[in-house]
Formats: sequence, C-alpha cells, structure tokens
Amino acid sequence: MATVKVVITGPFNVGKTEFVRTLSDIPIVTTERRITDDLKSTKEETTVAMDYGQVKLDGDMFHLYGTPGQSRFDFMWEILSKEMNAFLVLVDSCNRDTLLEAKSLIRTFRRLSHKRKAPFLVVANKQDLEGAWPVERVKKALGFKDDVLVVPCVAKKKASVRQVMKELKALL
Ligand SMILES: Nc1nc2c(ncn2[C@@H]2O[C@H](COP(=O)(O)OP(=O)(O)OP(=O)(O)O)[C@@H](O)[C@H]2O)c(=O)[nH]1
Ligand SMILES: [Mg+2]
Repeated sequence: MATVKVVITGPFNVGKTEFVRTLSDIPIVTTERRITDDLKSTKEETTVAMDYGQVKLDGDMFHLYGTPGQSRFDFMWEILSKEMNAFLVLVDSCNRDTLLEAKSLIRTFRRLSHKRKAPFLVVANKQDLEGAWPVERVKKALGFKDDVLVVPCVAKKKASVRQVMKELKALL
C-alpha cells in the first residue's frame, strides 16, 4: 500500500475545504474561523491554517492537506508542501479573478516541489453553477498549452472529486 501526500491549494473561496470534506473517509480536521474583514460578504468562515482529511483509493492511502486561500496565510504553504507527492490547484470556474492568482500559485507550488517534481492538476471547480466556464476556456485563460491538465469538478459531489483523484493518480 502506498502512502501519498496531496496538497489542495487555490485562491480564496474556490472550494478547497469542500473538496477535502467530500472526498475524505473521516470527518475532516479544519481550522475555519469567522471572517471579520471585508471578505465577510462572500461567506462566513475561511481556512486559516489547514484542512486535513484522508481517503483510501484502490488500496492506496491519500493524506489530504487543504491550504488557506488568503495570501496573508501564505506562511502555511511552505509548511504544508513539505514532502508532498502531488498537488491540486482549484479555481472557481465562475470567477475569472481567481485565475490570475491561481497562475501565481502554480508557480509557487512548482517551486516548492522542485526537487520531487510533484505532478499537479488544475481543477476547474463549481462546474454546476450557471455561467461556469468550460475547462477548455479556463485552460486558455490560464495561458497553458497541453503541458498542464485542467479537469472539471463539482466539489460537493463525491463521484466528481473521486474522478479528479483518479486522474491525479494516473500522473503518479
Ligand atoms: N455550487 C457549488 N458550490 C461550491 C462548490 N465547491 C464549493 N462550493 C461552495 O463555495 C463556498 C466556498 O467553499 P470553501 O470550501 O469554503 O472554499 P475554500 O477554498 O476552502 O475557501 P478559503 O478557505 O476561505 O480560501 C462554500 O459556500 C461552498 O459550499 C461547487 O463545486 N459547487
Ligand atoms: Mg477553506
């Protein structure tokens, strides 16, 4: 049985905690706190340190570490990315503003994993919402060619998050 550490990152509010919660076999450990600044109109709580969950897939154990999305908690990125085997970068397919930030996150996490060259996927989340960009459009907006894989996702659906993991597994 292999043990795989996966980091789930992405900008604010894209669905990282939701992804870990839906996928995990165990109740997740979260560090969500009430939002007090001007982002509070978006939602009530945000991740300030990490989310943790785990899932067994085809006999392999995946340890899932969700990062905070706000850059003021970026000190956690380096800590969480230690020894990671793969990472996912989530974007909100309805919110173009998250794409530019995702691009810079991909650069950061590629740098953090430069020794291991951890494989990654871009996850175009919230595909169930009206006005969601299809993956091809997300990919184009990110300026990637075929070297970066972008996959669709609805983080509220178990079948969908499991499909993303299947595609990530194929890269390991
Ligand atoms: N419709 C829909 N809503 C989603 C989906 N994924 C997440 N959400 C919702 O989007 C909001 C943000 O989700 P979170 O999981 O808190 O996002 P996050 O990336 O962890 O946010 P931060 O930790 O604050 O950066 C919540 O209201 C979720 O229920 C999805 O695929 N579809
Ligand atoms: Mg979160």
